[in-house]
Amino acid sequence: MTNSIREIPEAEVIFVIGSNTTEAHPVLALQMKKAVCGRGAKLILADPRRIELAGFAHLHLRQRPGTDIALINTIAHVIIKEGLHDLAFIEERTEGYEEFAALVGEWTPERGKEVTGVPAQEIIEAARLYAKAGNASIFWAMGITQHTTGTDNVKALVNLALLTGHIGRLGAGLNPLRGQNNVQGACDMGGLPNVYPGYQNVTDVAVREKFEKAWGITTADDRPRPNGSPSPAVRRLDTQIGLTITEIVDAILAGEVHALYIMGENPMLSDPNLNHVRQALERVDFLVHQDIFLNETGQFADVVLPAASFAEKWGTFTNTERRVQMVRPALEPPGEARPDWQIITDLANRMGADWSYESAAEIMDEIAAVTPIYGGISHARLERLGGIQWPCPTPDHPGTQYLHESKFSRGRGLFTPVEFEEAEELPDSEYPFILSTGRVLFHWHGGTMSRRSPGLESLAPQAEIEIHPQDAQKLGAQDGQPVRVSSRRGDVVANVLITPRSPTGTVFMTFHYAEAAANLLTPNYVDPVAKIPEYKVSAVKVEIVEEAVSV
Ligand SMILES: Nc1nc2c(c(=O)[nH]1)N[C@H]1C(S)=C(S)[C@@H](COP(=O)(O)OP(=O)(O)OC[C@H]3O[C@@H](n4cnc5c(=O)[nH]c(N)nc54)[C@H](O)[C@@H]3O)O[C@H]1N2
Ligand SMILES: Nc1nc2c(c(=O)[nH]1)N[C@H]1C(S)=C(S)[C@@H](COP(=O)(O)OP(=O)(O)OC[C@H]3O[C@@H](n4cnc5c(=O)[nH]c(N)nc54)[C@H](O)[C@@H]3O)O[C@H]1N2
Ligand SMILES: [Mo]
Repeated sequence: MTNSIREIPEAEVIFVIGSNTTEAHPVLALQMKKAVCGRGAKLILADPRRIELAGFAHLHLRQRPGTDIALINTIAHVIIKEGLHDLAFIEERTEGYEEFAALVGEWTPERGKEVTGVPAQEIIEAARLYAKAGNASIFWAMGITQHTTGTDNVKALVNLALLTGHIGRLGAGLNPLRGQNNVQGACDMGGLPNVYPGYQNVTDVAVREKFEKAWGITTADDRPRPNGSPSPAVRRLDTQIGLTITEIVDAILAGEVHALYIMGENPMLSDPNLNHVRQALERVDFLVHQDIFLNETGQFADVVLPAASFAEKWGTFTNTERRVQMVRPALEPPGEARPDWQIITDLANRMGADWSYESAAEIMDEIAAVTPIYGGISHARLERLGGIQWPCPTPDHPGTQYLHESKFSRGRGLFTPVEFEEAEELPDSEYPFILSTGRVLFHWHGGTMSRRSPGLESLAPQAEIEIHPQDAQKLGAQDGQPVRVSSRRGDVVANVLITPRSPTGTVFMTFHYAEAAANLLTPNYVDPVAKIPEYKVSAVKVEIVEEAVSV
């Protein structure tokens, strides 16, 4: 997020697109409700489904799933046509405007309506509201990113903020709501195939040398030996970009990856096209599973390493507003479970490393030493301040509430013209419905944790498929009746939930239930840049089954 949660009530206009905020970020959503109900902020919602936030929205645009670029380009078209763009900001802070303006010049409201299904007048009104606001913030989540055009969807939103200058000020910015409680921290620590901690590129030779030095890796002599084999004494950090999850699955099946170490992840429910994932997990030669519970993926493991949960260890979480916060043990870990860092340290030492970390605080000091954005963060400071937002380069730096105030990381903000493209798999006569997948308030992903809670389980005990009343009538389906949902990749049985929340032609399922795993249906098409799967659009058919099938 460029901005902070406490700024939400400061925005005059809040534009939420592809985020079911009240169910997936309920505490943050309270700030949105406060802004709307208490301060009279205007909420623009763009979401195919009539989610709870629609009840708070001044305007609810219901685009056809997967058409966000068309919608956003059309909004930009209207802003320029009506002269509502911020010419001074564009001149001083950005580049690439001309090419962008030429592209969106073609996205008239009529064309936008044709592609997205949103009435032209609503698009025009959204453009006026957003552009005329003194300050406006955009919020998005997986409805924007989980598409084969996910990266371009985000760039389209960036264009909108640059066009209107709604960035770099209090209450004005671009806010991707991070999902997992520490996904921001995991990315910050280099839990990505292309960067070291702090987004320092693995392909950068100077960066490699910095980490080799910090980690005591020999760099003295890496000339090949006369017989061609490298000296065994010489190791170097790799400058090649690694693989993402879906690429690893494919690489196993191609015979290129032989061992897999999975820590705190359940790909056997959360990855797309589970039949494909199962083949890979069966094929891989060696699988380590480090988790607080034995989940569906753990069933395939050769070795299981029990980890301590968040409530049983010291450490930090970095939340969606870049705020690093401490956790402290409230319980003893059960049985043989230990903090993840201790398991990894022991494993490294068994493999010949010489690591001597005594505590999570000591690891934090190393993070600060090699990661400029975390440079001033330590457990002692976190204890004192309660939380610090990065960038925090030095121990006397207070942290950063919002980004890009006077300049962007790359200098000028770059407009990127993005062209609309349809999703990979659209409905047809055989598979007539769009399947959209996502979450409900009461469960967490594969349910490994939340389905162990009897209270949550009693609130949302079974897999349901949201179907519009008109579609249910055509199918002859009753509320609560089991139906078989099939795609080109697999099928599941779930109970019908008749509701106008999903538009006609679109059905919605969560991926919380192993016994009706939505990812048996989803395709493994990915965005070419981010490699995120297309979880929000695929084609399915729905058929009545006579009896409930228990799996
Ligand atoms: N209770 C609960 N909370 C969670 C989680 C959980 O499992 N359970 N998971 C966490 C994680 S890791 C994440 S990433 C977040 C995800 O948080 P969200 O992204 O908010 O959750 P989703 O349910 O995946 O779907 C988001 C919204 O996208 C809409 N949508 C679908 N297709 C499109 C489209 O083509 N365009 C647009 N604009 N919108 C579309 C859906 O209707 C839905 O309202 O939630 C986090 N919070
Ligand atoms: N169809 C569909 N699929 C999706 C999505 C979607 O919208 N639709 N969303 C995607 C998204 S955004 C996400 S983030 C993924 C989530 O997918 P996953 O991350 O695979 O799902 P979780 O169930 O959160 O799995 C987390 C695991 O971590 C374990 N765990 C918890 N705490 C600890 C700990 O401290 N240490 C260790 N070692 N383990 C721990 C839990 O027991 C659990 O087994 O799903 C993706 N899959
Ligand atoms: Mo996520």
